[in-house]
Amino acid sequence: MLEPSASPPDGLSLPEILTARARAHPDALAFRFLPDGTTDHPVDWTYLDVELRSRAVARELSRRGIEGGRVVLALDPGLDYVAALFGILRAGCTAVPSFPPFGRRAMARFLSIMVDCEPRAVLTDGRFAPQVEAFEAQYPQGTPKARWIFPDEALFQGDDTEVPPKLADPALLQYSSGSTGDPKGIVLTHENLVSNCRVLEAHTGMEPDRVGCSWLPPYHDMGLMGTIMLAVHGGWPLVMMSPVHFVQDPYRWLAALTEYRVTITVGPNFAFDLCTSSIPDEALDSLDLSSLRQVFCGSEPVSAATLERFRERFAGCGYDAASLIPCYGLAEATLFVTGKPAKSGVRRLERLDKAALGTGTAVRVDAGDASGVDVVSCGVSAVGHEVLVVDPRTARVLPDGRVGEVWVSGPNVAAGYWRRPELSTAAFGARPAGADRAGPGFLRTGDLGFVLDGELFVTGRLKDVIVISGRNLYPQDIEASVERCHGALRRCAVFSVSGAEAGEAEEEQVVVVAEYRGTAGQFAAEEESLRAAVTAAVTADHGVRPAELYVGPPGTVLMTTSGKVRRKATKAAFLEGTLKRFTVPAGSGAVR
Ligand code: 649
Repeated sequence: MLEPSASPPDGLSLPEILTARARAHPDALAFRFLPDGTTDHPVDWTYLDVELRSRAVARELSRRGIEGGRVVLALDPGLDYVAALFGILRAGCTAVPSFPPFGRRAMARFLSIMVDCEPRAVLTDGRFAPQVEAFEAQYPQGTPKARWIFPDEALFQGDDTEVPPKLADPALLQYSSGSTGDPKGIVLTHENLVSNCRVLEAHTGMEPDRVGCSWLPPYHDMGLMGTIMLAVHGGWPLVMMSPVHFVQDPYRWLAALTEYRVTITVGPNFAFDLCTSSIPDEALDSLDLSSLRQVFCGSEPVSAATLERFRERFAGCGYDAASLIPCYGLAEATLFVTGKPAKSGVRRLERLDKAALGTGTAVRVDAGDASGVDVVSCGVSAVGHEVLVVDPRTARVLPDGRVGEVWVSGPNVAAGYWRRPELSTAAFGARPAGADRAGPGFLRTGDLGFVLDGELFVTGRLKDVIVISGRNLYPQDIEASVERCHGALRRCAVFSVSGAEAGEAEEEQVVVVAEYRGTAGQFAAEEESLRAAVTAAVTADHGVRPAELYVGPPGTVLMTTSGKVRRKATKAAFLEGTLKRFTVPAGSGAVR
């Protein structure tokens, strides 16, 4: 019998593990969804609920002759999303996790995914039904049409037989959240999904009383493979809320952690900042974070300052900084690549010489040294995986302390991109120079980092690095300086333009695009002081003067669906002159 909170035996796929759990403990709580983000009206599903509802979805697919092929999953976050996901897998289909196609940008991205993956069916919100015809009219010629399924109560009721998928079969097509014009679907097998759960369990250990909580989008790798699948695999309950409810009021996350005595949770760096800055003093008394034992932080650069501010603000609520697990991963490796080992105390931090880091070497300096910068360790590699730091030009493996591209191999790594053989060979079949290794090769992550004492430190993305006079500048560091230097500036994107692109000087130049919290009138009144503050901060912190500062209203900086800054897209919009502008009565447009 499969015990709760015990690792399932080898050889089972996730839908089979769900079935085993539903048989062994039909009435145990599997998912608790908070429909309005508060703890006032939780909706609970047992393993049996998830099992029966996912079977009903599988039956409906098979009734329509859909057994195998891709099925796009574009429902709102919630319990139905989970049932539909397992239903698709159970029907032997490949799930393509997506979001409901409402809004201009979401629709454009949805269209690019639909055209690229050619699904046989799509499960989405009934409100989209009237738009299907107009939507399909945008398909390029020859694109096959999918069946549209708009789930209602009936879809989730009923029962049927199962066709267990084979472990080597594709289970998921995960679109990386980047660009709409060039969608890349990562093909993940059932084996990849189970491997990711196993290595995360090996990393965190199993606990009999584990309770998880997540507000992450279920269509992003961290929400899907990191929380929903991990919970079913491990046999512990997961409390879920929609990302929209979290962003509206970050207090709801911490309130749910308090109410349900949650032991494991996760968020990107920005979520910790949001909590620190938005939760008022009077709310602190109602929070008790003492049940938390594992708090994952990954998916974007982990900032020592963010974590320290969070600790200061919530230490009085029982938050223990030793529970924090900075981690690193990417959808091309299903999810998890490295993380701080659980129970290893407070996160490891190195203070490094900023100038040396700019030229590619990690050199330790004293804690108080003003020329230093704090870099947080993302921990050790997942069991059974190898992480290398490689010179991206020569493919030579670099010694400890040298910055290079992060390469990964192991069972979490996907086979490749959907229908993109050349791109797949380049990204997934890399081999270090001089090494005579057999096997499937390494994944080139496109991320930069270094290893010290067996731990990975991620410093940025190869494509985003700005090189000025032979010095490497990391845009996220400059962005942090800009956001810090003036209270009314939120979110910004930093990139470089070459002389040719700007139609002027030869040198690379730094451009800052930032969002201003306030009206156009307020901005006009303080524009001059704001420009001075940004120039002073960037020059002092990074020794380079921004050539241009573009300020617009919220929404100016382009973001991915998972909340990452899209620097390349923001740069393109900047060069095309299509960035969002303040609407001002006299029609003077954006202020540049
Ligand atoms: C990163 C995913 C990291 C991502 C997460 C383990 C309830 C609660 C918790 C729980 C279970 C239930 O961003 C995932 C590992 C979670 C365990 C949860 O346990 N994927 S992505 O494909 O969208 O983007 C990948 C890119 O993001 C950047 C890199 O550029 C990477 O290529 N990135 C980081 N950059 C800097 N520092 C880091 N630590 C980064 N992590 C990802």
